[in-house]
Amino acid sequence: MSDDILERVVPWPADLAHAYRAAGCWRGRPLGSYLWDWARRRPDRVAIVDGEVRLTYRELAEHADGLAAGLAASGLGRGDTVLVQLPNQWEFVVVTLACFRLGVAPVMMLPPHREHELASIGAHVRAKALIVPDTLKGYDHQDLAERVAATLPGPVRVLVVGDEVRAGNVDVRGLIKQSGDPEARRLWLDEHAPSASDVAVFLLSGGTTGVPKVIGRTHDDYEYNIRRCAAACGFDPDTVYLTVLPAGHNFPLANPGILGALHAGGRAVLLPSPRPEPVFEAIEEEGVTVTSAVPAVVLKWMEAAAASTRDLRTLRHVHVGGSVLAPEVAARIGPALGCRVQQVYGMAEGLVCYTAPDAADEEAHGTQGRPISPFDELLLVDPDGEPVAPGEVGELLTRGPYTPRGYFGVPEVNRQTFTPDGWFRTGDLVRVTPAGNVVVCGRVKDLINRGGEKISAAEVETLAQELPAVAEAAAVAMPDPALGERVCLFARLHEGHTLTLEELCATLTARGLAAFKLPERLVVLDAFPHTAVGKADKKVLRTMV
Ligand code: OOB
Repeated sequence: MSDDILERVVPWPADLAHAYRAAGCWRGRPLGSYLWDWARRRPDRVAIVDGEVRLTYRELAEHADGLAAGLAASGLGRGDTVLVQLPNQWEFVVVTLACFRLGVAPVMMLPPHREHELASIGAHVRAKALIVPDTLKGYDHQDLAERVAATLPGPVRVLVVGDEVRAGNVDVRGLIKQSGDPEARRLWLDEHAPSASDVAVFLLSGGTTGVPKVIGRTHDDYEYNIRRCAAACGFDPDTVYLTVLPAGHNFPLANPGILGALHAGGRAVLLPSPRPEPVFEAIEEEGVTVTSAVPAVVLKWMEAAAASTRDLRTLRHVHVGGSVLAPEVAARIGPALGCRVQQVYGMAEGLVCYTAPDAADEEAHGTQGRPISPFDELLLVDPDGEPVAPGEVGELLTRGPYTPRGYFGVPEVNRQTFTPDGWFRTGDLVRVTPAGNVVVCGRVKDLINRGGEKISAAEVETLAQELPAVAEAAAVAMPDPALGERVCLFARLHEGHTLTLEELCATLTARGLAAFKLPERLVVLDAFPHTAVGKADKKVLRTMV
């Protein structure tokens, strides 16, 4: 890894790194080295499905090696970083694996990102290239990438996936299909493999305000994350995982997601969006056994499932996470979709918790499960940083073998976000049940401060979502001259329903919500603004208040 990157990555303390290796968490193998293990074990099994394209494990490995060699020939190498902004298509997987092979770290941008995010993150990681589609949803990403590349210290290459590659840019499909001796290429890539302690991938933090922070995940830590998630979810060679969230997000990428399905010898099916009917069709046609989604997406599926004639019987589990899932909604998922729900509480920064695949309803509906590793450390603290009593709510601090010790290249932010002894402050308020399951109760940073009284937005949202009329809800602070802030609730309603502020407050009061937490304004929206991964976009909602 180049010195430049090394000095901006915060390593684990040497004694812990040693302990994680000794315990078998870190295997000392770069992620790209697994590719040919998978291919040798099941060369002719289908690994990736994207519409008409079905790639076997052998084809996947050959394509990734072809592209890795092509990237090397165009001047990229170990320690370089590239911004990857691709939708859910087979080339995304090939690009990711090619980067792993070569030791080039992809920075997982999301398709809705524009100049602001690409240019600032590109400058921050000193990107050497951008990999984009030609166009997507009518938007010219090639043009976007050219404009961003021009702002970065060059030379910065623009690599394009699509039919309309402009002169001066690199055709990714051309590189994938290049000729040459696959065996010689494989040996060359094996010989030039990165170190397992190098950064394999940069993920963006899930914060919904400001430009996202960047998290460097090493080959060692990410492989462990993938392996443990796959084990926690019972992934095996019969797993058919359906990808509907943007593939560059940690959740569908590696929890266990696409990489978990491949590591377990299963199959990943890619869809460009979570729209219900294509999702139901893919489940029926491909025999999908598991998928993952944020609550807002699952709600849409539940609304649509009743009217669908598709056979969803192969679907065994849906992983739901990313934002608060109300227990009442969780309880309705099984009956509506004919599968079990596994809740996931995870973050790009590391820590991942799952409810067990066969958990009793109480755990599956009312908790976000347990950490995937016995080496995950959880500490719940009060606002003074003191540990709270067992069962009490506190801010979750965490450390562990796949939770890095700092964001990339921002020592000032790291001093705020990580304690001197390496705990990551999640900003999430949680409690732990006597059985050891985490329950997310809100966010430290997502509080509405009404005249000094703190109101957890998540608490209000969870209750509001239980109303029969409400399909989706988000509480945000509304500036107030007297109190500082008051609660404004944005809601999308189920078709044919109406809701007034009086009705909402009467119900919330009947559910036992303290009067000071009641929304003082209700805004009903036909369409809800979402972040790239489908969470309510509070940044947009705040501007609407
Ligand atoms: C996932 O990752 P990020 O990085 O986009 O967001 C992390 C944050 C958490 O700190 C928490 O505030 C929230 O999203 N969150 C949840 C949750 N899962 C995540 N809040 C309530 N209930 C849950 N189940 O969102 C992510 C990454 C990997 C797997 C799953 C989700």
